Amino acid sequence: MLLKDKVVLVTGASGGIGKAAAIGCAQHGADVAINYHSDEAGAADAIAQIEALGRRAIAVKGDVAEAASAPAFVQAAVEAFGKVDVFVNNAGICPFHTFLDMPAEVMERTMRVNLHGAYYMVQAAANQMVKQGHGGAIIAVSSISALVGGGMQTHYTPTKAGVNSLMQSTAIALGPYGIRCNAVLPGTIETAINKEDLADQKKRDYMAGRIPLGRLGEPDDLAGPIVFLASDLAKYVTGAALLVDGGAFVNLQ
Ligand code: NAD
Ligand code: RM4
Repeated sequence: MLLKDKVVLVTGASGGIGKAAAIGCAQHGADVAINYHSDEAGAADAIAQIEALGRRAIAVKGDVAEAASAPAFVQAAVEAFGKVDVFVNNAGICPFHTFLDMPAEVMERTMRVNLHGAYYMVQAAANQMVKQGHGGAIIAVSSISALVGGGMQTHYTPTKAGVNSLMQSTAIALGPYGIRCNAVLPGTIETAINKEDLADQKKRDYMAGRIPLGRLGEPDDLAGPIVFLASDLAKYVTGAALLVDGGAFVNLQ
């Protein structure tokens, strides 16, 4: 029970890593507000799983690329649960595409969802935490792609480096308020975001073969690291980036 009676907010939590993080936090005693974009059934299932754990949950629909969705999400959580202790910025997209003919709208949408969305959401959550006056924890789901490139991800990797950088800068800006800001950097985790990409058996085998722990990741692999960074176990950790990649990044030879 590392998060007993804490209120946790997670963006993009109707599936994948966000849903696993939301449920993981509830398993540790938190009430959870999730933001979701359009998957009503996924959001309802996340809520049901959290409630089955005896915790409270709400789902708030919103597009994180819209600046106004951020204060709306935070406000809804405060109305339901009275406060915000932990904010997990998770929502993201990665429409794999070649570089030379990248459509401007795909590039711009990726930036808006992954980076602008993170900025507005983190800012709204931080303002609420500052108002409350008892600190907090912010965790952003960045990526191994913050550290290495991807030929089909030229629009995506800069957003993930940006999210990592955002946590470094907000760690400084918010440290005086007792708000810790950290990033998790997942490797390759099997979710909807890469279903099509990993349907290519050759690529899948190549990716899995590069991972010292011998398998691709699952959404639940991120839950523990996120709960840890959210909890008082990490009370002196801020501005940090935690790779959760089965060892892929360090596997040079
Ligand atoms: P996913 O597609 O299952 O989850 C992404 C979630 O973000 C979905 O629930 C989706 O609805 C939501 N979302 C997308 N656009 C949104 C918007 N405009 N507003 C609100 N929500 C929106 O994939 P995932 O792998 O669970 O991705 C979660 C995060 O993890 C992303 O930020 C992604 O970049 C990051 N990540 C994933 C991997 C991986 O290998 N799966 C690796 C590194 C980082
Ligand atoms: C991650 C990483 C994974 C990819 C996802 C979409 O950051 O690059 O390999 O599958 O993004």
